[in-house]
Amino acid sequence: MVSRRHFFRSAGVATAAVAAATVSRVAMSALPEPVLQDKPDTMPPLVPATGRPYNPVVTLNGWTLPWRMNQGVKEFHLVAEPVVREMAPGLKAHLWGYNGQSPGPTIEVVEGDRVRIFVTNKLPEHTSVHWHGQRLPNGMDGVAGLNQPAIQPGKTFVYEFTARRPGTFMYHPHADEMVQMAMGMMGCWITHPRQKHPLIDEVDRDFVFLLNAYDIDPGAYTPKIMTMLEFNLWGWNSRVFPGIDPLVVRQHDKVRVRVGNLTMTNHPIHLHGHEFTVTGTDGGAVPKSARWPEVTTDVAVGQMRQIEFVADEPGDWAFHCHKSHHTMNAMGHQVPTMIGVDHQSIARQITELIPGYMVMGESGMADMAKMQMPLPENTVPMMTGDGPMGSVEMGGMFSMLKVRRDQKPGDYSDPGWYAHPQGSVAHEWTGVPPAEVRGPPAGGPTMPASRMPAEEIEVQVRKPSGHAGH
Ligand SMILES: [Cu+2]
Repeated sequence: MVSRRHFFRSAGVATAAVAAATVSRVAMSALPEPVLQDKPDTMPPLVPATGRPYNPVVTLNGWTLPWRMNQGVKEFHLVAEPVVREMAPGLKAHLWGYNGQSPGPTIEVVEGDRVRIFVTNKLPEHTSVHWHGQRLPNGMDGVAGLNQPAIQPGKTFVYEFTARRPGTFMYHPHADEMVQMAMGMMGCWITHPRQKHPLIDEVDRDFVFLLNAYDIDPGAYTPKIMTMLEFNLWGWNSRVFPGIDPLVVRQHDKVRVRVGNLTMTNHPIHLHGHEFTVTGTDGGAVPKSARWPEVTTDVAVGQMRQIEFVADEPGDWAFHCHKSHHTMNAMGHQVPTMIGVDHQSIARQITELIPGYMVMGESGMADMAKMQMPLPENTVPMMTGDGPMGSVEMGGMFSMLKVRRDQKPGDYSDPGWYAHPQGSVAHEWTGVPPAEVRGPPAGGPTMPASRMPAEEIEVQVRKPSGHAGH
């Protein structure tokens, strides 16, 4: 990580440039060299060496695209191409993205910057780039067929406009959208304010990531592009827990997190241990009088949410989507609920016919996290991620906010697990249990009468096996 940062500082933007096989070298010679990224790691913030200064963002499991200044214009070069993205150790996906990764690199500019973006298409079909949320000339909006002809394979198009509004934006194709977004074509765009802004606070750490949903069968590599509801991999920047890096901060840091949603459903993003304020959307900064505290903010489809808080509570705080099916990894959907069903005797009979037969979910699904069932190749377990005190039983859209007193400013490296102060961890109570007390009379001092069991009623509930949606 560090070496890359130093490299940029010393060598400018020139790094591993790969000329497109299908694009002539002569045609490419006037273009900025495309900078490619071959790692899915969280890269350190790209401190601007040219142009107006700003406090750069950190893209979770991602990076910022370097640029060159050309007579006062900031020039970027995006390459749309097939990529192999490691979604977690042991799980690779064949996606489409930009400059070697999916999602594409974050583009960071300053309010008022003149920006020129070259887009080279190395996909097997045409594409375009729409600059979601930007004020720009209509012909730069990137809707193929409406505002521009599509960019054919092997061709390079130029987009040019002034970044007029500070805020958090996204980019994605507006050509064969369903396929290209299901394949992972998207990226973030940050426009920093040009000067001190009344509604945009300066922060110590500024994180950004996109939400993703893929449908990749266990053992397969390519997303099923026709899926509308039944996705099985829920990711942040095309990583799934335990593949998502933690958000590492120093205690008392003011932290901003920007989250964008280009999936097909909403995601209530929930932070433990702190309250935050939604300070902005892709529509811009929220007026102070319209802000309120939250611990969960719903990020609907096609939206960005920008949250801010002071990280004053040390620890490893869960940070995740609150839809519980979105904190799981690939699984079949046809699993009936078996809680409370005693199938030991049946299992014994089946085992005589099918050695190795396994009963699942009789007392909940927590045992799935420990199960040593053989998995197909290129699959991560449905819930996994070992913590210091056992399995975290999570996958998908889950990470941690790691708040540390001694984390150095600008240090984003994982500090390991939190060392809880003595006596501050929930623990087993080992006293003698008191006798059970049946409900006291109405108005009694300890428990209301409504808690008294009226009659013995039992219901059997069975979840339908082919549920739709989440
Ligand atoms: Cu979700």
